[in-house]
Amino acid sequence: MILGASTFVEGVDFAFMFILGIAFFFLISITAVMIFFIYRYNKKRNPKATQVKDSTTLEITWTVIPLILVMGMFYYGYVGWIPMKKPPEEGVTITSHARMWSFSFEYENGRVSDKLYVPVDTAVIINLNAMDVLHAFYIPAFRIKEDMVPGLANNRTWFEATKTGSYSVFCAEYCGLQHSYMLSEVVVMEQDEFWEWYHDPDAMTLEVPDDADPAILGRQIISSKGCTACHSLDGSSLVGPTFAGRYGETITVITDGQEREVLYDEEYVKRSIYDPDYDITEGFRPGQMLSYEGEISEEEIEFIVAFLESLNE
Ligand code: HEC
Ligand SMILES: [Cu+2]
Repeated sequence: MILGASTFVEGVDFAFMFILGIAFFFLISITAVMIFFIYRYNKKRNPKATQVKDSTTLEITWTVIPLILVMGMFYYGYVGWIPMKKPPEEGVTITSHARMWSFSFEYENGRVSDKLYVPVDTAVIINLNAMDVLHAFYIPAFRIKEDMVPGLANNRTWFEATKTGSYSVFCAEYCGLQHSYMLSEVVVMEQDEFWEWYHDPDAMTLEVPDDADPAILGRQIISSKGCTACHSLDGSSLVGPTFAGRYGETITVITDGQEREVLYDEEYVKRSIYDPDYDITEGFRPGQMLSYEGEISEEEIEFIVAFLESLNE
């Protein structure tokens, strides 16, 4: 059977198998009858065609039986779907932020992670927050898929995982160029393990060993925040300008509709991250990149700068 790890699996899989079973039954029986008719009523065996006029019994039969079958499909689909629409009152609440093209998850105590960590056998309510365009929150192993609509109030979904382990989280709504890279993971942990992780204060701050190379830390931030979806490291232009070979250069930007030259330095990088639409890099469009204010600290920007600088070496 297909991998399943939530309380919705039974209902959804039953409806699916029910419909699939009926579909198979008819595929095979109709094909068999067709083959039989080709054999039995071909010109050689049955040279003179019989004219059949209407048959009320037959018409009632082929109306009533399919009606019962589709009502059955509707019933099992509905019964499987209802609990998904009724999040319980009690549970862990997590907000999922989606932006082009990454997910991040924010917990009630302020923790933020790029993977979704949840406790097993506990109701988890996910508030869905689309920051730019339509996305969809999809966890196949849990049988849930819900559109994430920018500005929609009370946009949420929920689940209760029944097995520990890691499962894929996908965006299931085509949301632009790098949509196919918009994926994450849900990690289901034992309850005590989860709460330990949740309250672990060390995990709240970026841990920096004394001898760590700031450029490597910068590289990690750039990947974990999803910057490389729009900024290449090899000189090619994606949605945004490349990161390669630009640090320290004088570049042309549009500020308030006015073209001007600026130095690509730490100040410029910081402004680009906190207020991306202030300067628009020549040849690129405003409104693509969203501000990371509150999401990337000034210290992290220093690491990003160290990384950008290292690309020139
Ligand atoms: C959705 C696509 C997208 C994402 C994600 C994104 N950016 Fe951008 N970025 C752009 C675009 C488009 C521009 C050019 C327009 C502008 O200046 O706002 C830009 C401009 C920049 C600039 C100025 C570059 C230059 O050459 O002038 C910097 C620095 C930058 N981004 C850093 C980042 C960092 C760091 C991240 C991740 C935390 C990030 N961006 C995430 C699209 C994106
Ligand atoms: Cu998406």
